[in-house]
Amino acid sequence: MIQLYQFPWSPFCIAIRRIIEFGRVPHRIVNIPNGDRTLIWKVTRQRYYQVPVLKDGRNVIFETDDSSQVIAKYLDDKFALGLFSEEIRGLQFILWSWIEDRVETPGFKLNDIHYEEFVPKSDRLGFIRHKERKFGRGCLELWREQQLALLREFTAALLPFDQMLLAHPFLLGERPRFVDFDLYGMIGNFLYSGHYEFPVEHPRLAEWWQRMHRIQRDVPK
Ligand SMILES: N[C@@H](CCC(=O)N[C@@H](CS)C(=O)NCC(=O)O)C(=O)O
Repeated sequence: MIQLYQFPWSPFCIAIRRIIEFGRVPHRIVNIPNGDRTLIWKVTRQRYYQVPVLKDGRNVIFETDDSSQVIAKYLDDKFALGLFSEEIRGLQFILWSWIEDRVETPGFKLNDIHYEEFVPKSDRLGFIRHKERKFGRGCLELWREQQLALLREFTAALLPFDQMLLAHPFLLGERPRFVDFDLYGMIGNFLYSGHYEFPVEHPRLAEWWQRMHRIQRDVPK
């Protein structure tokens, strides 16, 4: 059975989890502590320490760079999910680059400022240290002060996606593609703390969110 190593609020893990559920793929979730990557390090045979990581029998799958999408492509290929068709290849690349930057950056900061509510006490030192080493000392306090501006930034970054839904139910047409799941993951991370509502400025995207939340592919005949 496929195993997904993750932590539950990670935007990239939420995206992969939803793809797995969409594909009705039997799986097991393995939650790992944010601050202790020992298990990931072991499973990947000392090659990777981030999440998500997928284990499928003897295959261990993880990203090779920020834009590789190796895990999603593996699932797409193995379960014929139709998420990466040739006619949308370049377009999806441009879109996920935006999604994983312009949407993800304000989104994860807005969620992270509530970390005490979802990171267990034993893991908080590692969490703060990791954030401060990456984004500078006092970054979490700074993001708290910037909360309103970050909310505006997050909402503005979603506008083109709301517009993409003017003529069809998913971002690139009649069926969900990888970018739908990617955006779903980033928004899922933003909503994770429970402190934010879906931005009211984007009603079409709010409806899409509900669709993406429960969609499962048709059972192959
Ligand atoms: N491009 C990678 C990014 C993965 C990533 O940034 N994972 C974060 C969690 S959201 C992580 O493990 N960060 C911990 C670290 O870098 O030490 C992907 O799409 O999977």
